[in-house]
Amino acid sequence: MEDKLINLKKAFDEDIANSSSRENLESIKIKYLGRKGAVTQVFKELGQVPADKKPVIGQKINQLKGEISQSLEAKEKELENGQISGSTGNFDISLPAITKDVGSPHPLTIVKDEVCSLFVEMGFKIVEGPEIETEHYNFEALNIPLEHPSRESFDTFYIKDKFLLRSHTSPVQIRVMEKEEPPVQIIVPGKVYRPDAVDASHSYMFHQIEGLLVDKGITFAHLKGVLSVFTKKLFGEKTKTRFRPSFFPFTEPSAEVDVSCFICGGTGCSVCGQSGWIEILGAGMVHPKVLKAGEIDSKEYSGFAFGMGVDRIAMLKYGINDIRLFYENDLRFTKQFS
Ligand code: 2NM
Repeated sequence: MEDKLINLKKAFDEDIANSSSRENLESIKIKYLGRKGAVTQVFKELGQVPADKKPVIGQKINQLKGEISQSLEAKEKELENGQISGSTGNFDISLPAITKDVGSPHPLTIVKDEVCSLFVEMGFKIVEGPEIETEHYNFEALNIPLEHPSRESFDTFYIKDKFLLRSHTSPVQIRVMEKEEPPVQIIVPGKVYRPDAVDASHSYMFHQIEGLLVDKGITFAHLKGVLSVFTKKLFGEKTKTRFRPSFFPFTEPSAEVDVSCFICGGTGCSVCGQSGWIEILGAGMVHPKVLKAGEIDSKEYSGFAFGMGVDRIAMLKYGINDIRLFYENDLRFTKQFS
C-alpha cells in the first residue's frame, strides 16, 4: 500500500509538470481527486489494510490528497498569471521576449550633431541663442532694412512690438560679434520660424545651422576651402562642390553652394532632378555693414558666413519626401534612424 502511494505521487508529479493548459489541469484533477479518481480509490482500499496499520496509512493518504490539492491550486494560479515554470521548461520558447523600449535619436538630431561635429573638428565653436529676437538682431543688423523688399523673403512671426520669432539663426552671429573680439569662428544650430503654409517641403518651424568666421585676411578662398572639406566629410570624399553667384543682404559677394549628387554621382537622377547637382548651402563674405553692426572694423577684419537647412539635408540623406514626418512624432518613423 505504501509503495502504491509513492507511485501515485510520482505519476501525479509527472502529469502536473507536463500540463500546460487549464483544461489539462482539470482532467488531472478528475484523474486523482474525482469520484472514481486514484486517491478516492486508495481510500476505498483502506478497508483491506490490517487494523493496526490503518491509522498510519489513512494519514498518509490524507497527506497525499492535501499535497495533490495544493499542487493543483498552485499550478492553476501559475497558468492564470501566464507565468512560466522555470523548473519544468514547459513554456513556449518561440514567444517573442519582452524587451525594454530604448529610445533613439531623432533624425534631425543625428544630422545636426554630425554637421556640428564636422565643423568642431575644423576649429569652430558651437553657440546657441534666443528664439525670441528683436527686429534689430533679426533684420537691421543683418542689412535687411525696414520697408525693404528683402524683408518679404524673411516673412516673420511677430509677437509684440519689436519682438518676433527669429527667421534665421544669424542674429546669434551678431550677438557673438558684439561680445567677442576676432578671431570669431562659430557654428550656430537652432530652430527658426517662418509663417509658410505647411506642405511636404514647408514647415513654419525648421532647423538651420549657420557658420561664421571672422579674422584678418579672410577671403572667399577660405570659404571655398572650408565648405569643400565639409561637403566631402558629410557626403563622401568624391563629392564635388560648385559655387553659383547669388544674393543675400548680409553677404557680398554671395553664393549658392551645390554638391555633386550623392545618389547618382552626377550623372542625373530623380533626387537631383537630372542635373547632377544638389543645392545645400547659402554662403558669402560678410557684408561690411553687418560687421559694423557686430562692432567689428571692416577695414581690419573680413569674414565669411554660410547657412544650411538641417531638415533639407536630413530629407536628402535619408530619402524622406515629406518634412511633416519630422514633426509628427510617430515612433514608427522616428525609430528608424539609430
Ligand atoms: C546664409 C547664407 C549666407 C549668414 C550670414 C551671417 C552673418 F550673421 F554673419 F551675417 N550668418 N549667416 C548667411 C550667409 C546665411 O544662409 C542661407
